[in-house]
Amino acid sequence: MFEAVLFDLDGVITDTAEYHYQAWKALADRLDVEIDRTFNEKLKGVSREDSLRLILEHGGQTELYSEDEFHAFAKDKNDFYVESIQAFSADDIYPGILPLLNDLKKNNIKIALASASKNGPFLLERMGLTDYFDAIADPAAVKKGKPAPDLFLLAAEKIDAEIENCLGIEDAQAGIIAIQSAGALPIGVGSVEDLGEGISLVSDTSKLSYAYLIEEWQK
Ligand code: B16
Ligand code: MG
Repeated sequence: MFEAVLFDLDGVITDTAEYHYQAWKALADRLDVEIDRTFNEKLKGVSREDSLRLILEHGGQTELYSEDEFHAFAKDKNDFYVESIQAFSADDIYPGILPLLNDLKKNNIKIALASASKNGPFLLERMGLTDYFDAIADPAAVKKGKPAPDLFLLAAEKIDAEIENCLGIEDAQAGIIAIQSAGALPIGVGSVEDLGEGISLVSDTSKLSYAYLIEEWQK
């Protein structure tokens, strides 16, 4: 049996993936770089700085800005994003997540957060979820972000779980690769087109349950 579940946040616990997109879109429009939802799939799970690099690269603007300007753009995006999540509450938790967290707790399965977002702890607090989590892996504490395995390895380490005995739940390509290369079992939230074949997939979080996780683990 698995001993822990490592949760991504944006796009798994709540709909912040959409707010990240809106914030990047506003910045990209300002910089005259065209991005759409298909391109946005590449940004999911990717750190703020790496996302900005990908956007500038996409617009052929890699060499255009100084380091100070780069950091100012990243700050602008985050200010826009933080503004849009101020009113988050328990009402914003995705369907199925609360019953799943309760069942995991009841069954003594450990729970950790492996989100690339520095705003993760704030969001958990706003949604009243902090106490469910035995640990939060700090994305600033790892050398390499997703798709590198580091954040998931850190999350497992913080709850004293063997990575081979963990499940990871993700909505992003980069996150699925990170879970696989860490050695945990990935559960994807999304479509085959976005996340690929050969992994356990649910189309949305209402289909996630403790029973479903057990079933996938035993396959
Ligand atoms: P921040 P996750 C990721 O969170 C988001 O998917 C990604 O879009 C964002 O750029 C990244 O966090 C960094 O977030 O700018 O708030 O530090 O999906 O790993 O929970
Ligand atoms: Mg995500």
